[in-house]
Amino acid sequence: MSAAKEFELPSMPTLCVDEHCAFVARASESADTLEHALTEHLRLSGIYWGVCAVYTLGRLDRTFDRAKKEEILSYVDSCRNENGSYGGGVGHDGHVLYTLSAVQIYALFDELSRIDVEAVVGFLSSMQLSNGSFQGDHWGEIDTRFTYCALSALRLLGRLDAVDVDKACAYINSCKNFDGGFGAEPGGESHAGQVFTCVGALAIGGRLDYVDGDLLGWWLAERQVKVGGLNGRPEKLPDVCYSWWVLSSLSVLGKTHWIDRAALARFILKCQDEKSGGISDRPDDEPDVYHTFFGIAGLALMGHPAVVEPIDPVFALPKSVLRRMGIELSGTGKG
Ligand code: GRG
Ligand code: ZN
Repeated sequence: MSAAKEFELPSMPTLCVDEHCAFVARASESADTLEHALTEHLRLSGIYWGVCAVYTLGRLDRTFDRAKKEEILSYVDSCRNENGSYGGGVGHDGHVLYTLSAVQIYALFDELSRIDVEAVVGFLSSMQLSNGSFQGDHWGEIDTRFTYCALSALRLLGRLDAVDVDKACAYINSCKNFDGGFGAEPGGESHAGQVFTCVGALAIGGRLDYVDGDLLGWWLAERQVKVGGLNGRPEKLPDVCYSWWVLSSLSVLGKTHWIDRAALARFILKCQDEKSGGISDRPDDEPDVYHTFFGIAGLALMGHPAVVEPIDPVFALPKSVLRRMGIELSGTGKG
């Protein structure tokens, strides 16, 4: 049975679209909560998750009126530092991750003209080291996540020419393991989150030939556990966010049919708070915007009919946004 048909089965729980949009809207208002204070450092990524979630549900305009959109965009503007980087919150050091989040938010709202492209490109290219890797900020931590962030943001801005893409991809290849997966650095354990970033970086760099599709596809498919959810590495608990990290990688490889998609969809839908909205990491846990987005994004990759805007597995942005930006879509389209 096709994945889309599975969603029509009476045994498949309904995706609570209204409730999830209300959950995201509430999260964007609740500046006085403890959770808000504790997540200050990753505010820009939080905005990207929330905005992208409602966009994929076709509810961007209904969830955020013009005034709210402007409030969000001015907040993003105010996270910009002098060197062109964006921090996770106002006054925070710039980082490649939050710089990507800023570009993604501007792209979602079709407000890319607010970006000083040369300044952003200058910052991102200054983060590449002589071995091709990227550090995240001026403090010097190196991680394959940061290569992905830099390449993705540069590609979205049409400025991949500003860095050494071949060296960046060769560095990613040096982080490949015997199991076909990738780690955060050479010799680092394979982890599904890092696999997403490495496969994504190689896709953007045009070097998917570095990936052993069958070996990695097997390792990724092995991430599915009995309850239907996916984990990030062997012997770990399933978690809704891996629905994205694993499935997006399988999608690029054209192998999403290597897992039981209906079982995964059921697991994600069981993690919904059907009353107050939001999706959690595991059934009965507290929902948050991060798992809400990655749950919905996972369902998008499986063609859930209520997720009306298909999402690109490499850029983690709606395909319609990429099309508007004139960006060629990723993946083989087979899976
Ligand atoms: C644009 C979608 C997008 C991402 C930007 C930051 C980034 C690039 C990607 C992060 C990839 C990553 C490493 C995700 C994993 C996050 C996660 C759930 C980590 C938890 O690791 P552990 O070891 O948990 O605490 P496990 O599940 O292994 O027990
Ligand atoms: Zn998670």
